[in-house]
Amino acid sequence: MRLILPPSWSLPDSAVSPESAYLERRRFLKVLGMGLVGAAFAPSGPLAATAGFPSRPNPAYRLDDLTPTKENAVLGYNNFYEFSFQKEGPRIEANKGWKTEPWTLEIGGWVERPQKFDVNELVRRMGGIEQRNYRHRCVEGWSMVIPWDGFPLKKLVELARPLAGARFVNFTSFVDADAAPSQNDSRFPWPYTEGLTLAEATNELAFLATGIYGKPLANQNGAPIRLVVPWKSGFKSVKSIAKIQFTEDQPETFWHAVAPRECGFYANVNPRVDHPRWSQARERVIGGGLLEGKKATLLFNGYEKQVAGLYKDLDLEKNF
Ligand SMILES: Nc1nc2c(c(=O)[nH]1)N[C@H]1C(S)=C(S)[C@@H](COP(=O)(O)O)O[C@H]1N2
Ligand SMILES: [Mo]
Repeated sequence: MRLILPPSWSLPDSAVSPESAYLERRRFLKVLGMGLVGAAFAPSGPLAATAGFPSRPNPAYRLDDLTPTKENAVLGYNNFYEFSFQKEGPRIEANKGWKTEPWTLEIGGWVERPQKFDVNELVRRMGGIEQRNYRHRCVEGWSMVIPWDGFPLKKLVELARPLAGARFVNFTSFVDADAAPSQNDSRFPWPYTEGLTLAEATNELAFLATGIYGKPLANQNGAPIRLVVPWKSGFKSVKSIAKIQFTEDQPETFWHAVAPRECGFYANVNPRVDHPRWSQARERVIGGGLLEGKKATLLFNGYEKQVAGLYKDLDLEKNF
């Protein structure tokens, strides 16, 4: 198998963006420029997954230490390889006419009855949406705090009624090579896929987001519906989900297929288990302006209380 890595992965994020005054200024100018470009490519049609707003804030996920990152940073610093390998690319490329409403989500595999849902209809079936502030940690070594709007994945698992043999939940992103330029790059195993164990999928933290900052998800953040599993590296949180399938066996997943030594199936945030090419002990906090800096990375990204029980019999170093 050929091993290929997108440009941003060839160096640790900290090396790409050292915290020098020069780069800080460059970044500021870039953000200014993006504001204009963003306006030029603003979506003209209806926004994705508009059902359920305004969402209800969930007080359990409004902790004092979780002040959201500036909205402009979260909407303009993205990993969405279908559209671009650059952080500023998805905001432009995913808003050049890619349609995310209407959108059908298919549920199948080991379930009582395979079903298809319009995403807005699904939100209504779920009884609406709530807002949670979650930490977000990318394997590249940077982090944010993001206010998501959506519903617990557990609710969808209950609706799907998995059969007794189901042990994993697989997520498959969309295929649209006309809208998403990188999907013409055959070195990658499109579509983007990810997976969780059923126990992980029914943990209280696992979340399906249809919104961000109290508004429908921006295309570049994974409209109209995406996974958010905040105790794992960001690449597990698959964007723009088209299909959810329940299986007996552990699925192969996109980044694991591309770089098996770097991206494990579990991908739990762990400061003690380094990436083969860089340390995971610290992270660069995005969007802090002059205060932007490094902070210590926490085990399970600070969600040890909620998820440590899932892994009590697992060697976290072997199962990275
Ligand atoms: N379909 C799809 N989902 C994806 C990705 C991607 O390239 N394609 N990138 C992942 C990575 S590496 C990260 S860090 C997060 C980024 O989410 P954000 O841009 O909303 O912050 O999305 C994840 N989900
Ligand atoms: Mo990431």
